[in-house]
Amino acid sequence: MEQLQNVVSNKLTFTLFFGGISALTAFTILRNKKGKKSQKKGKLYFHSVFRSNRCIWLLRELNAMEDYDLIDVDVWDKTSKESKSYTETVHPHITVPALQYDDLTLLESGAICMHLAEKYHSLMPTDLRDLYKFSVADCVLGYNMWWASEMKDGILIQKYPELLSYLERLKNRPAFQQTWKSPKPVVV
Ligand SMILES: N[C@@H](CCC(=O)N[C@@H](CS)C(=O)NCC(=O)O)C(=O)O
Repeated sequence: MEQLQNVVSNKLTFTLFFGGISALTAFTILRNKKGKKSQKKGKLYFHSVFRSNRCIWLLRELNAMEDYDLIDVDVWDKTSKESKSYTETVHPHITVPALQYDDLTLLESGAICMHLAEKYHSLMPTDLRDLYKFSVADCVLGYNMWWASEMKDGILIQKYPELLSYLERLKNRPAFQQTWKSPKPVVV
């Protein structure tokens, strides 16, 4: 009986030990595969005039421009070959921006910004004190402030000095200036 117990216990130890090793190996392979994937360059589809600037500005703030190929898609020309391929492989509604990895496509500038801040573990407010610091939220909201300031001579925000000074502070950031300088964005 004791012998039988020993055999069972040895088998169990053997199974657990080698089972553990195999699981660990599989986990490491998967992790490396995933790691390799995430090291690959992503693609950010943009067009110079648009909301894409939220994401490009944030990429600059995160020092992550080198991790992405920026692909300009003229979303106004719906009949071009380029637009058709964009509709089929990236964004069924032919709008920009869109962010794409091998295994993931992200639409919506706000969602893309959230993803980037999470990915780089930066500019994501985590407690109340962070709300006073520059964060991903400023790239998302700042774009709207800029847009409001350009529309109809800024009629939407010109009576709000706090908003205007907030916008001025954002405009003074080098990443904002680099993003907006070239090519010059147009308000539509
Ligand atoms: N909610 C989307 C809006 C995307 C969007 O409408 N982008 C506009 C430029 S700001 C566009 O691509 N328009 C082309 C079109 O509507 O044909 C986002 O924030 O990403």
